[in-house]
Formats: sequence, C-alpha cells, structure tokens
Amino acid sequence: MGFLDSKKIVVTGVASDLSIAFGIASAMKREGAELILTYQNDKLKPRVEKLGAKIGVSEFLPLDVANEEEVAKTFEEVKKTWGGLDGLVHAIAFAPREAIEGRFLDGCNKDSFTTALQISAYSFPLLMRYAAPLMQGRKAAALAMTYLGAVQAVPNYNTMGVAKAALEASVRYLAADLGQDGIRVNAVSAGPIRTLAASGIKDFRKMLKGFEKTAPLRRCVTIEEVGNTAAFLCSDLASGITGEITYVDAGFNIFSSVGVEEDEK
Ligand code: NAD
Ligand code: 0WE
Repeated sequence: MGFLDSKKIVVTGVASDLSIAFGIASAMKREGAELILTYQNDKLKPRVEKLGAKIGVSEFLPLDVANEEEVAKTFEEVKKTWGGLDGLVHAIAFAPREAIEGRFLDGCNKDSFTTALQISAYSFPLLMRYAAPLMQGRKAAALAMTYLGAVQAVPNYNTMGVAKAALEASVRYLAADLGQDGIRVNAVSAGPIRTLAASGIKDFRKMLKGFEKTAPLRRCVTIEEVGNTAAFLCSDLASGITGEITYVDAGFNIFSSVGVEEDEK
C-alpha cells in the first residue's frame, strides 16, 4: 500500500487544519502509517480530535512539553498502546511575542530567551529521552521542524532564530548519539507558511510576497509539500539519511540578497 505501512508514529503540533503537523499527519496516514496525535491542552483537544477524524486517526494523547511529568506519562501510554515506536514528529515552537518582533535586544531577556529555548529547542531532546527507549531495534526515525532564521538573521525572527539554531544542533547531536541504536534524526526547514503560529506576525503578508518574488519556484510552499518530505524522511526510503536539514522552501535559501534593490527586498 504505502511507504509507511505498519509504522507507528506520534505526531505533535496539530492545532488547526493549517498546521504543518496536519500536513505531515495527512501524508503519513495516506502512506499507511498508524498515528497518535498529541494536543497541547484541553482547549485544543476537541479540535485535534476532529482533525484526526478527518484523516482516519482515532488515537490522541495530551502533551505539553513544558510539563515533564506529562511527557513521561504520555510515552508510558504510547508504550501501553503500541509496545514500541517507529517515528516521532516534533512540530512545536513558542516564543513570547516581544521576542519575535522589532529589535532583537529589545525583546531578548532572560525570561523570553529561556521560554523560547525551552519550548522550541530543549523539548526535542526531552521528547527523545522518552521516545528513544521505545524505538530500539526497529528502524525508527525522528523529525523536527525548523526555519531559515536558524542560520541567517531574518528580520523579526530574532530569539526564535537562536532557538532554531539550538534545535538544528540538537538534531545533529541526537543523530550522532542515536545512530548506534538504528534511530535516524532529521529536520525539515520549511519556507514561510500562513499557519496559526504565523498569524498576527507583523508584515507576514509582505514577507510571503517578497518570498514569492525571490524563490526559484516563484511561489510559497504548502503543508502538503512539507508533509510529503516529512513522510519520506521518516520512512525506510530515507534509511541512509540522518542528522540532515532538508529545505522545503521552493529553493529560497540558495539565494543571497546581495544585489537586490532596497525597495525589492
Ligand atoms: P501551528 O501554530 O499550527 O503549530 C504550532 C504548534 O506548537 C501548535 O500545535 C501548538 O499547540 C504547539 N505548541 C506550542 N507550545 C507547546 C507546548 N508547550 N507543548 C506542546 N505543544 C506546543 O504552526 P506551524 O507553523 O504549523 O508550526 C509548526 C512548526 O513548524 C514549528 O516548529 C514552527 O517553528 C515550524 N515552522 C513553521 C513555519 C511557518 O512559516 N509556519 C516555517 C518553518 C518552520
Ligand atoms: O517558527 C515560526 C513561528 C513560531 C512562533 C510563532 C508565534 C506566534 C504567537 C513562535 N512563537 C510565537 N509566539 C506567539 O505569541 N515560524 C517559522 C513562522 C515565522 O514567524 C516569524 C517569521 C516566520 C517565517 C516571525 C518573524 C519573522 C518571520
């Protein structure tokens, strides 16, 4: 049937039908995976259950990465349900508003920096501490979502860029550490997509317009495209790939802005 037949995968980060995680879950389901979707809190629970039902998923667990006890409990439940785990998708990010707008130093304080790094970066190795024991001896794979702001200074992305840099380094250290257990660890770096996390970000529409002008494919990417690449990276088709950051961004990252006129930027 599909290239993820009989794979058991936990997908975090679904909040709406625009969520990148929803694109990933849809692609994975289409390719034959069995999924558990996690939801951040009780407010999101009914929404995530409804979205799951749309794509034929009926298993859900609570997961707030700020609550380490809950993380432990949730992976206990995964173990009870499946006995093991073939895949984990991390599609979680949060920084206080002040940390992702305006001048970098104005929004970068100990609290905002700590929160951004805790929720958006530390949470990946945290989840892997509980997931890895369930992934032993079964060609498992983990995947995180990142953004260009990790490696280039993108206006306004600010402290989130620092967090994504830590997340990308975590991908490499996890890959180095877990390779001996047959566990692969990768990330997808997506181009800008209008999701809940992007809504309300100042000048996001302008950014999308500029992106469409510059990207080799002259358009934005979709959650379906990100989903297909994520599904591939978690499948045995990608058995030789680990520690890698794969760009799904219509080629945007290959360009430098040197020579771009001020009013075209
Ligand atoms: P989204 O708002 O749909 O998803 C963000 C998710 O993070 C939500 O489901 C939310 O519940 C979850 N989350 C936040 N804090 C959490 C916590 N404490 N515990 C558990 N879950 C928590 O937005 P999205 O754009 O789909 O974001 C998913 C991932 O993709 C993020 O890592 C984001 O940085 C990344 N990304 C987004 C874009 C973009 O332009 N939208 C581009 C590249 C990468
Ligand atoms: O990773 C992200 C955004 C993640 C995010 C979004 C929010 C909005 C609501 C993290 N924290 C919060 N906190 C909130 O209070 N992206 C890759 C999307 C994004 O965000 C930007 C971008 C892009 C692209 C912010 C500034 C500039 C570009």
